[in-house]
Amino acid sequence: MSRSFMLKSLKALTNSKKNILPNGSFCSAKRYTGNATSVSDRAAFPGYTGEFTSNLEFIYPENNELIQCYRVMNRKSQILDPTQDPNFDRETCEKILKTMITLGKMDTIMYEAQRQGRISFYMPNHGETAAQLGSAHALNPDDLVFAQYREAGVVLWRGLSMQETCDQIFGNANGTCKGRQMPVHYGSKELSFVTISSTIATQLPQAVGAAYALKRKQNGLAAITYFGDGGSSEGDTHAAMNFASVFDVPVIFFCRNNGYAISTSVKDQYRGDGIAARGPAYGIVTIRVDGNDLFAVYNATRAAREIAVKESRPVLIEAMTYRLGHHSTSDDSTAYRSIDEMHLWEKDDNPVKRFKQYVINRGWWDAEKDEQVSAEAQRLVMECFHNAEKQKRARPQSLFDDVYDKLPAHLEKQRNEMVDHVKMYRKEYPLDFFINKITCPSAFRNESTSKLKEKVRKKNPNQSQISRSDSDIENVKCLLRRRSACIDMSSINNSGLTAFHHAVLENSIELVKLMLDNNADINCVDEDYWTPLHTAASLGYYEVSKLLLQHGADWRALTLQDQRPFDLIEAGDAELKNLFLKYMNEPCHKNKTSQNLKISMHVSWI
Ligand SMILES: Cc1ncc(C[n+]2csc(CCOP(=O)(O)OP(=O)(O)O)c2C)c(N)n1
Repeated sequence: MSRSFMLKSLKALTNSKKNILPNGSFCSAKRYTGNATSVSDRAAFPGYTGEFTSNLEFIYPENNELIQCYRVMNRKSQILDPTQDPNFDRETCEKILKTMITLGKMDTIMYEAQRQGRISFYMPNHGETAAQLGSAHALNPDDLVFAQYREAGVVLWRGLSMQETCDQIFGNANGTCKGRQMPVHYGSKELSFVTISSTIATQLPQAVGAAYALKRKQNGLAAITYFGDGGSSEGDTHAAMNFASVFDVPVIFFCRNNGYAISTSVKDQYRGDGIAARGPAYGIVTIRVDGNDLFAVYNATRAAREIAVKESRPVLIEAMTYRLGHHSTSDDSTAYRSIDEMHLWEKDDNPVKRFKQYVINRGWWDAEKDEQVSAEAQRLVMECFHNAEKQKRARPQSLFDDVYDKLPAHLEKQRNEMVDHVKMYRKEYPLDFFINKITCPSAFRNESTSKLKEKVRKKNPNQSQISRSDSDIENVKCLLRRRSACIDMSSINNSGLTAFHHAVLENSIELVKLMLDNNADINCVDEDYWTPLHTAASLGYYEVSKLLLQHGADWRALTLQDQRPFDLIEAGDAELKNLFLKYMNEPCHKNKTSQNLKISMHVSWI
């Protein structure tokens, strides 16, 4: 039975809106009573409407011809059929090649950095950048991408900067995931690139669900999901493909068949004609392409996108390629494949070399340019790498942020336990690497600032002495002069407050002015996300509140308990409430924040 026949039968079946009778005729559900008698030779099962045969014949898949592999450019970088050449202009070719070279530099530098213990983990793209960039270039920038983890080229092509990439890999506070994801698990809402999951193949059903939503919106967009030959063996892949086919959703399944799933070669991964052979069985339009030929990948993905959107149905692309690098920094692939094999692929079918040779043949690239672009790429990656390495990690408590709008009680409890634990075993944790070290004992949390003030002083009797003596403005000024730009008045000290909060606690206009004059962040937060304005409002300090509001303190700031400063004013304090209402009813004030204080240091006088 031919594949096209199988497909036709499937199509006929899925298109029929009526009941199928045993004699091969159709009728509406209402009319069919189950009494039909005449039975013809034509099959008319609900699940099969093809022909009967008297041959007892099994299908031996190995007797089928292998699905062909679409190619535009051969290994010698010659275009086989000029009608298939997408004819990229010089600018596009140069941009692609630069991105390929940058990815190569990034792979090398990150791999070495992991070996030096500077990053925890990395996964190289080596050998698969034609599949990544050819497909990325063919998409609409707003199409949703659900990647696996070896598609850095796709997100770079979409516009993730090298700095953002390095920040993610280091997991610092600037990274898109703020360190709450493994390295290389990129994600960007702006770039329609859904954050990568480590768990293989979860992205496939997610992409199908998203594509279903796109279909309902009818906005002309598609979703694409990338996965490996290993991922194709997951149950999620079956569920995703079947669902996509039955619900006719505009999704592209892009399989990078690179020969290995860590140490499992494709010989041990599946039988049959690869991943492409499965497409027609699901009723999915399918193509196999040479994944090391950027033009073939581009043409196939572009056409697949057209089919997916215009015909509202899924398309499967199997891109044949070879993983030239190790699986990840946790892997040594020489343990399961020969070095000769790797060298052969590196030499004979390296997608970067193939594409570069094409660009050289067009007269758009030469050795000098290659050297210059390589040096620039190396400089860029190193510069961003060093910047990212210097950045602090996010506040440890932020581990609990950004999932729930309001943190549920059980997670709040966990967060408090974590804070207590880290505080108790602080010597075991590299807290200096984190923004606002954990210092506030949880017993102080959820209490009013006035109680907190009492507790701080009771706990540390010297504290008030220190505070009183430092209320001497001249002393403080002198200290600020000595430490000048090195002092960050927004960092939290061992009582869980910042210098600014202490100034407010003193109800001292002069101290608060001193903070403002020294560019302290007026909206800095303490361990409970109280700003100085929250503190002033809760204590009923009218003049300090007024000064802060005049200087643009944010009256909308929320504490961990979602309270605005206004919400903390005592019920009977009408004067203070009126002051706040005056500002709250005005167009919002621009916040003044400290831009020039970069180095995080505790103010020693608190
Ligand atoms: C559900 C699940 N099972 C196992 C793993 C461990 N694992 C991580 S990567 C990987 C190999 C996946 O190979 P493939 O899909 O071919 O992608 P490639 O690494 O070759 O790009 C495995 C088994 C995992 N992350 N998730």
